Amino acid sequence: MAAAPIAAAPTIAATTTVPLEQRVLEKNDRLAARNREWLANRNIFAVNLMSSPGSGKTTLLERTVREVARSTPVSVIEGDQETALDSWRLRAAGCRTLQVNTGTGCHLDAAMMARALRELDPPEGSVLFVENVGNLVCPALFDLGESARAVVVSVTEGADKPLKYPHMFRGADLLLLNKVDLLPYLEVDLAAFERAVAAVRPGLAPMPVSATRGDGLADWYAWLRDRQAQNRQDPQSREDPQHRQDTQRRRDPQRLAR
Ligand SMILES: Nc1nc2c(ncn2[C@@H]2O[C@H](COP(=O)(O)OP(=O)(O)OP(=O)(O)O)[C@@H](O)[C@H]2O)c(=O)[nH]1
Ligand SMILES: [Mg+2]
Repeated sequence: MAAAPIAAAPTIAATTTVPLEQRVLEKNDRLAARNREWLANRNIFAVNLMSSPGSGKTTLLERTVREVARSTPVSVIEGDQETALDSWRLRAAGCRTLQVNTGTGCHLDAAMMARALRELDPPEGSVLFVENVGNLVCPALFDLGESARAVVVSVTEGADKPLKYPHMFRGADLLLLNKVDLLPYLEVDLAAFERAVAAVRPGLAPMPVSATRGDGLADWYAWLRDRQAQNRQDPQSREDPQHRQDTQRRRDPQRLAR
């Protein structure tokens, strides 16, 4: 018998809102706004880098901090459940880092970011990267007060990820498609990936890169320079309307019940 098409498979929709989650997110949004102001007052450009575990965030940052450090002071807030392994890698690449271990937590939040900012104390006019905990779900919900969000997906993860984890993609200012050096060895439908991205976040074009081989990194550096310049002009520009829309949707029981 032929398998039923995926679209026809029964799905289970959430039917109840959880007030505790709403309160947690509202509190987080207030703290994130304070972080955004703190960063703006110091003219610091902060990029929140998010992905599944192992997509290549740290590898990309190892190269990026070397490049950015040539013209601008750069530091990294590093989020992982355990260990300081990624911090050590990035220190070896030549930047200041602060490791945040979340224990059982699966994402950074605005309160952790606030403490990390005070402890790390990045200099005025600098670039700050936040490597979030490897996870395509929870980090999308928690605004940190960052200036921009960059999502990394590697070519090995499958073309359906934007459809399955839409919140992450909806809130992204940039989508890096990493590990393109592996494409000759894989069967991955890039056109299907692009269609999936377009379905959840129209206008977001994946930027192909290879953090190990260097493909496409000039485009990534150019994006960083442009966004930093834009941020200098208007540091509060990232009001993150998409995040607010998502938050509103989560709070709308009608939407949850559909
Ligand atoms: N072939 C290939 N491998 C890559 C590339 N980027 C990263 N890797 C490899 O992918 C593995 C994971 O890379 P990491 O940079 O540690 O990934 P991560 O996203 O920081 O992982 P977590 O911090 O654990 O979430 C390592 O073995 C890297 O060498 C790439 O562009 N091409
Ligand atoms: Mg890492």
